[in-house]
This record gives sequence, C-alpha cells and structure tokens, in this order.
Amino acid sequence: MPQPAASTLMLVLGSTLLLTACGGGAGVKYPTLDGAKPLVIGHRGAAGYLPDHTLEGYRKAIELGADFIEPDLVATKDGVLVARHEPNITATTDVKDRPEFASRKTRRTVDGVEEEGWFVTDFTLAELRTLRAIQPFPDRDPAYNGKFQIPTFEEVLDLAISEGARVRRSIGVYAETKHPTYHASLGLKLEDRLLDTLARYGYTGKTSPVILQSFEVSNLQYLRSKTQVRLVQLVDASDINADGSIQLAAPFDRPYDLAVAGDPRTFASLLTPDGLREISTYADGIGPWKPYLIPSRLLDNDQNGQPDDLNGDGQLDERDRVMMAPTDVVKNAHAAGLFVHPYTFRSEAKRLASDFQGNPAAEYQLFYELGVDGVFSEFADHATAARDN
Ligand SMILES: [Ca+2]
Ligand SMILES: [Ca+2]
Ligand SMILES: [Ca+2]
Repeated sequence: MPQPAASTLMLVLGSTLLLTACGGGAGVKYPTLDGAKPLVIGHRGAAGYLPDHTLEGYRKAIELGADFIEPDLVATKDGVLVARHEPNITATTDVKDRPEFASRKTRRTVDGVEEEGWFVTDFTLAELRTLRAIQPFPDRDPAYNGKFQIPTFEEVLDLAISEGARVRRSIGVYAETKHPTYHASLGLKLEDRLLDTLARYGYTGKTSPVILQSFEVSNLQYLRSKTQVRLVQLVDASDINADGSIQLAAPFDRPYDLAVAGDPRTFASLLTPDGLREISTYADGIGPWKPYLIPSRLLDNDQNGQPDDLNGDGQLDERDRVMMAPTDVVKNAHAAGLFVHPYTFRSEAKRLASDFQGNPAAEYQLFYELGVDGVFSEFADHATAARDN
C-alpha cells in the first residue's frame, strides 16, 4: 500500500485506541462544537433493517439507540405532509403492482430531470394509505416488503413522543423538506404546512426536539424568518472521482433553487469558509455528504491507467477505495458556529472503504475523532456502539 493509505489506516487504529483508552462512553470528550457526544440520526428510520420511512422503521431506529429519527417530507395531492424519500414512489412502494392505480403512471420533471413513475403529488392521503412500503435496496432484506403503510408527518411526531416516553430518552425528529421548488411549482409548498404542524406541537424554539433540513437555500432562509427551530443546510454532490475529488454534475451540482435563479454557487462553494459564514446567517448546522469531510480514492498501483480492483472480486466499489486526509470543512464549520452532521453511514461491507476492513465501527470512530456533531446512519445500533462502548 502507498503511504497515504497506510497512514490513514494508522489513524483509524489510533482513534480506536484513544477512545478505548478513555473508557469510551461517558468519559470521552468529543471534539464536537459543544463538547457533547455526537448525535445518532436514524436515516430514513432504520433503513438497513426495515423499509424506509415507515413507523415500524422509525420505531426500530429508536430501539437501536437513535437520538433522532429522520423523515423526508413530501406533500400529497390534498396537501398532507407524508414521509417518503422522493415524490416518485415507484421504488419505495408496491404501487406498480396495483392495477387500480395503473393510469396514475406519468412523467414529471423533478429538479430539471424528467422521471417516469407514480408521484405522491398525484395521490390523496386516503389513496396513499392503501399502498405498502418496499425496501428500495435490492441487497437488503425484502421480508418486510408489502407490510407497512406510508405515515403522515404528524404520526412521526406522535411516535417520537410516545416512544421517547417509553424508552425514557428525548427522541428528536429531523425532518427534510424534499424538493421545495418542485412542490412550490405544483401549488403544494411545504414550508407553511410544516411550520403550522410544528406550531401545534409547540415546536418553535431552538431547544425543541426538531431539526429541519434542506438541500435548497431559499426555503431555509424563509423558515429562519418564521421559526427558531434548528435548521440544517444539506450539501450534496453527484459523485466522487477516482482521485477523491468531488464531482458536481446537474442536478446534484447546486441547490436547485439556486440553479433556477441562475446563481453560480455550487454545493462545494457552500463549504468554503465564506460559504459557511453565509450559511451561518440562516442555519445552525450543515449536513454534508461525507466525502466532503474525508474523501477516498481509487488506486492504480499497476499503472495500467485503470483503477485497481483491490479486493479482486471483479467489481469496483467502496472496498477498492482508500481513505485520504480529512479536509478543513469540520474545522471551518465549527469556526463559523455550525454543527456538522455528515451522511450516510451504511454498514454493509461493500459500502465501506478498504481501510475499515468491513468493520463499520472503524468508520464511525474516524469521523467521531474528526469532530462531527452527529451522523446520519442506517444502522443506529452500530453508530451508538461505536460512540458509547
Ligand atoms: Ca433525508
Ligand atoms: Ca490499475
Ligand atoms: Ca473490488
């Protein structure tokens, strides 16, 4: 292995030893913005185990130790906020197998990209209730496909309250406004519906058990003018190149509201010191794709111009990547007063860089040592174990 990979591996091992030496858990002082231990956010619920965005999945995340559950919010035709990763529900529900909705299949343009399928915005809540969720990752357990309904945002809030009381922990709700510009174009703006719902629960302050997140900018600025609940600017990219540099291709190159407005800022420019200071005028934290914090690269040790299949399994995936040195994004974000919650942590061996040798704890340790304030995890049990044990 060349030098960078070897030194990164030593950093991983060193981190593990440091936390172990401190006894883990309560005795550890984490280099977070406020010194508190990092939050574990149950990404889409417990997506590693159960279909995304179901009450059963959120309950499982809480059971596995998540501090927050993470509904993505889209609006129904009759204006109800429900939890789905996308307006397009072709991959996450059994809608394509429902003859009664066959005629609902259509084409819609989301963030400048035309998609075919079934869209939440063409269904009333009552109609959506008849559908059942399915696991969108083909390599994950399909045993629960067809069993669980699509929940409303209110049901998610209620679940956090009732399960929090049951497990005697504060359970927060970390809600994402999905495709705000798309929803506004259909006359189904998300923000006031969201604020009205939160107000009914008394969630209007910085200490409310709620965090709101968006990949767009202007809707966060609007939310900031109306509420003091914590806000997070998500920061996306289209991919990571072989050399570890971030790839920015539309529509994942910049917030879609900025694209529509002709604003030249990219997601990467949001993470410069100036960009972070600008974010701090309307948000409390950032949610960057994790390669912005610690990139990884493919190797070409045999110098044949092609990336090397490090583990020799005939395909190129995360296992063939090596972690690189951390960037200054966490340091600069903290300097701007912003907390940092990177996404997405997934435990499957093929989703872990070679440095971690199939052990998800090693990845969490590396990011916790860097000072992240929370992690979006699809395996909350692994995230909390790496933090607390
Ligand atoms: Ca999300
Ligand atoms: Ca090669
Ligand atoms: Ca491989």
